Amino acid sequence: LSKFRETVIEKYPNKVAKKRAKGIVNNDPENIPEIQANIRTIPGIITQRGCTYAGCKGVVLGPTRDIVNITHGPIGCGFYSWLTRRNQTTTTSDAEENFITYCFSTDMQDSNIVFGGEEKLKQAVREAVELFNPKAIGIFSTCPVGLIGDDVHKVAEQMMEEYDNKINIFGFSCEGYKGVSQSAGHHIANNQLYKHLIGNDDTVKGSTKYRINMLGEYNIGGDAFEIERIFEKCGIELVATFSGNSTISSFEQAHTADLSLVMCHRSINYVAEMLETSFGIPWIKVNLIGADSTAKALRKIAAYFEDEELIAKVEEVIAEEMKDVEAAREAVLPKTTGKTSMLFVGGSRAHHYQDLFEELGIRTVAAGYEFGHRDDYEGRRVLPSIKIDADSRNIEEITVKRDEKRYKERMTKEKLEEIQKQVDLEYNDYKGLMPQMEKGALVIDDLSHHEMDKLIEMYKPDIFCAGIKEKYVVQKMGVPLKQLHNYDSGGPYAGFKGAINFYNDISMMVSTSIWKEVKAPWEKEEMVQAVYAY
Ligand code: CFM
Ligand code: HCA
Repeated sequence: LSKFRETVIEKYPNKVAKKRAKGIVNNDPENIPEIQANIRTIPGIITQRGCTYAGCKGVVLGPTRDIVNITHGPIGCGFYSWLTRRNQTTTTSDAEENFITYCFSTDMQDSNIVFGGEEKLKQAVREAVELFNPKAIGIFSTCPVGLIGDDVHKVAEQMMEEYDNKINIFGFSCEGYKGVSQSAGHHIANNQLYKHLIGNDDTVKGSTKYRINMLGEYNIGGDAFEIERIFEKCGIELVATFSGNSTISSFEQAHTADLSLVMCHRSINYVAEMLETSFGIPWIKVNLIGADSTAKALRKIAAYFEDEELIAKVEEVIAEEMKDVEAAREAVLPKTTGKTSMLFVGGSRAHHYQDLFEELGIRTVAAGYEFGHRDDYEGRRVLPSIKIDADSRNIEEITVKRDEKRYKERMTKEKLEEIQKQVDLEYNDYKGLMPQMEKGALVIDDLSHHEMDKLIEMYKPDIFCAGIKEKYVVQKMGVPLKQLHNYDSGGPYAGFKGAINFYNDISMMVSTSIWKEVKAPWEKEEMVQAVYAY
């Protein structure tokens, strides 16, 4: 497979080739290689990455239904991030607010760029209050806001005063260019959630037993609904999800949970750490993508709470759910076994979905993240050796202290380690994507368009998983593409019922030969003839 690296970089100018070579590695699970990640994309190379604003407004705050999210900027930024991510939500009663279907923007014009947009922003806040009277308003900065120097934080404070502090209004310095990818936007969003919402309300809602937070689950295609169903069936009390199907008050009460589960490590691991430092809530890594992985996660939760009743309930639920899962898997295995896949998604999904493919007997021969960091590839053990560069320094790091009044030790470190010996909780740990991938598989960070073309040409996978920018190009090359961002129109894929959906969708995709039949008109006959005219 090192032939691949030589073949792709051959086309690049020397400087580019040197840089890209460090982001393309052959995996060895026994001896994890170092990969270059979280650095600037080379201009012109055609990346699949998005911007910091997308990570902040679209990804982290997008799925919360009762906050009015105002995009301060030109209309395109607000419009593009308007429901395109398929984050779903459902209210529990008619009295509850749901603003997700709206797109709020200040619709900046040339005159605002020249004379400043703060007045227009204030006016937008007033309009939002008049029409919707929301509990909270978020203000999101786009590129021009940083360039002209509008102060969204000052405006937020002034507007809070105007409404006698009855509405929680806060801003985000998430200008698109602020970081090298969406990842910076996650960090900016989460810091503000920490400062402005988490810990605001000590009310303990629901059961006092088995109280958990779910960190890094965004309810794409209804995944959170399936996860909520499973937890409810097991009697596990979900206090807050960051941020699939979430509400402002759930964030405010998150500190009343007794365990945090980290699903998407990339977008939120630091919040899990902050919750542990401030309030004493331990965190463990889980993956609810894949039926076996879901069962494993439930067993981890039960082991943590050390409660015979919960342990028995969890086993009962797993046994019951697995009947349908196994039947669905058996039915498709003859069609899927032995096929190959490639996964290139933003962060966690390029790892998490390998579990589902394994359940189908499909090998993942190449994978990578658009914007994962080295710890997402190599595991958290490399964290101390990651060098902080100027781009990372540009993003605010907040340090939190123990909340003396509300800190409560849920479990001693010794006890956690004792449980860890029996059940691999992945307490305070994430081992990354590389230990799971086979020896010799390709791991590529921030895949470029040229590299994607070559991957398909050279290895012809049976299925390629990526996003909308790749979809049609790959299909025209004769390979089916499954979008693992928005699931095309499918899903949910999480949990037990989600696994069944995935098995069926993927078995259909790898069984059809329709994409191989597709020939572009110019491949069949010469379409344009050029003649030199002197
Ligand atoms: Fe986490 Fe996500 Fe992902 Fe992500 Fe995203 Fe997404 Fe994604 Mo698209 S938070 S890193 S910034 S799992 S929007 S729900 S699908 S790139 S792999
Ligand atoms: C984003 C959102 C995105 C884009 C997906 C895609 C998503 O990064 O702004 O490129 O197809 O999941 O909707 O990641």
